[in-house]
Amino acid sequence: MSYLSKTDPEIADIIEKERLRQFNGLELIASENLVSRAVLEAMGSVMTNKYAEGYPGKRYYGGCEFHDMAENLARDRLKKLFGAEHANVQPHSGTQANMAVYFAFMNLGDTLMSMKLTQGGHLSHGSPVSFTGKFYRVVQYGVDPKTEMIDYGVVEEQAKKERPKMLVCGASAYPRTIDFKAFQEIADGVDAYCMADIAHIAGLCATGVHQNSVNVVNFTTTTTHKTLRGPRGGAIMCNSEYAAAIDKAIFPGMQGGPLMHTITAKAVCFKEALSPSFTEYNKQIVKNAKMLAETLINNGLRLVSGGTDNHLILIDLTAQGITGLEAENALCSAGITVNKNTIPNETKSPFVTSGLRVGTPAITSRGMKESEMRQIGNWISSVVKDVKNEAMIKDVQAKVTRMASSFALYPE
Ligand code: DSN
Repeated sequence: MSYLSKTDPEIADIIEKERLRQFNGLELIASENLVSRAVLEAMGSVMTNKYAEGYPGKRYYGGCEFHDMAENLARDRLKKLFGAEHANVQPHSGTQANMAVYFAFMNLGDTLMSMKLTQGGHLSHGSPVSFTGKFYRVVQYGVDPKTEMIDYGVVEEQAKKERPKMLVCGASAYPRTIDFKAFQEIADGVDAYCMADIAHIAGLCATGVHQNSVNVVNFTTTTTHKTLRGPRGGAIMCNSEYAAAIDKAIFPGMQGGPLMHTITAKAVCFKEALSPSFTEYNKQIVKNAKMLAETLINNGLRLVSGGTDNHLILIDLTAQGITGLEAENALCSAGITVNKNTIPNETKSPFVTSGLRVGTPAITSRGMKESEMRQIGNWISSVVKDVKNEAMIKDVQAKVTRMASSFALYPE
């Protein structure tokens, strides 16, 4: 920040404060991660200075030769990572990736079938407050009330009845594995397309820690900043037969100039993700989540579905008599960042909630392992069981800072 601190000390100071917040605290938001210095350098580079509307070799601006090289590398590396025939790395976000798939293969008013937001789905999967709920007829599936897991038989029955044009799978708050093959088979049975939004678990899918959706479902969308550990952005993968329609839907369909500094950083992220250490990292994310889950259960907390298969845990706070909002605030005071989250059969508003979503991607990036998870699980349990005990929370906060600041902020 040597230039910024001279030209704009106010902003430099804000950035430094945020760096210290990340360094001294425990980041347990399931959709967040910490990028490498190499990804940060690529994002903060001169690649931001250029318009490059179009695609490599077919741009609407001169001077794109190096941007073509960067975007080609990003596409090739992403294809290699997932074994995809085609990749589009231009979506500015996961929602825009989803939007492009819908616009390419659905007409306004067609039926979109997806998971309910309150039971783990995402806004862009059909929520009435998103464009999806306004442009399409939305029908939604949830989880089984007893197991709190997807019941594929129920989804199949519903698909047969509702005849969707697009069946969406993938979630933002579902702690269990998702059977992409089963979803594609259900879609095939009703002549629907199947789209998997793997944003949360992309790193796990790329490394074989979770079933890969690519070459299984028709379209895979993702963000690049969650378990993939890259810059904020989106991507789409599909077979060659859908490539032209997908590319057209992104540009000129819904985006103008691609964010070339971000695409360059995506290329760096995909190279990192192709390394053997990234597979070890993703295995450790799940080991850590399982240990955290076990510790929380041993402390008497109830987890939605009884545990986790992936990077996240949903805690049901009903028995503790507190809301997700109260727990989030108390944990935040202790230096543990989490988010309140609806749980299956939620009775409270999404601004209040009965649950808490906890994830291990960022703390695993810092190098923390099972022993730290036991400690963190005990701290979370103490705080949520006694949210008004300021002295205890202050004590936990001091311990959190001591532990967190002994681990590097940037992954190798
Ligand atoms: N993907 C969401 C999350 O899980 O936090 C944000 O849109």
